[in-house]
Amino acid sequence: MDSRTGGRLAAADLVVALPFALAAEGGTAAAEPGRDPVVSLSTSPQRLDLLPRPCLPAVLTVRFDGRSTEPIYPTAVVGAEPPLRVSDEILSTYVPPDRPATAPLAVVVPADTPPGDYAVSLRLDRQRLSVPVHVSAEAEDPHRNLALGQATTASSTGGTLDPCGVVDGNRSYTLLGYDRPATAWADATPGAFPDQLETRLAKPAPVGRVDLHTHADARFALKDWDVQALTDAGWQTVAQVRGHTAGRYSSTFPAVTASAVRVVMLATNGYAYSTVTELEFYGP
Ligand SMILES: [Ca+2]
Repeated sequence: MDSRTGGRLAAADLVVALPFALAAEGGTAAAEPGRDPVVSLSTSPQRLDLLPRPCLPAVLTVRFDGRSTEPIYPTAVVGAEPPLRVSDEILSTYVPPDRPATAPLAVVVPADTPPGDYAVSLRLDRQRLSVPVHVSAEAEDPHRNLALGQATTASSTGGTLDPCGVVDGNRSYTLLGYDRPATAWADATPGAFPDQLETRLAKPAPVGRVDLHTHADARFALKDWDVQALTDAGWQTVAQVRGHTAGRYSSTFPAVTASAVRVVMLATNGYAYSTVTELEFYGP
């Protein structure tokens, strides 16, 4: 590794605890007057407008601009106003002398977050940065996809996939992208069934239709599955799909008030893995 001489200089600054009277309104940090910080912090965007969709976190790009002729290793302390959560409580990075460094920070809004104004805070050396986060309520739309962005778990998940990929509003099968999440999910137990995906609704709501999008190519598509809804009476099987070949299948059934919906996958058309690109729930 490189010499950490510059890092020690920055670290020495970090341990100085001072009262902080200044807070920035926007995305650029306030610093103690009369002294330039070694690293200046900013974010992009400078504010966030979000909906309570825990599976669709927003990503802030945190930028560290060095003002030293030496490499610096700054560490920012991150906090979120409850019930918001952040992916990292500490952001450490290497800032070379000739260019800024950036680090991603995911901001999660839980489903039960009341609409209102919140903030994500970053602290580095003498700087305080407050990023305003406005949370709006979901629109009261009877045709809304109730699964969109809601908390989703799976019985197992292959590789770098994420169950949130089935509620991201993207019906395509894209597994690539090291800087962006996959838009689909597959399990991690080849040839073994059942596999399961479960999505918790933001609040109990009537559900009368579940659309499952599996791979558009039948060689990789799901064939048999059950749709179950969690009601006051427990889990109920509301639809059974058998012999599907590829792409979307829409299950309709007498509406039930559900707090969660799960799909129990029983067979594919020969592929070893269950594959789902999107799950959508609708009212009656
Ligand atoms: Ca998707």
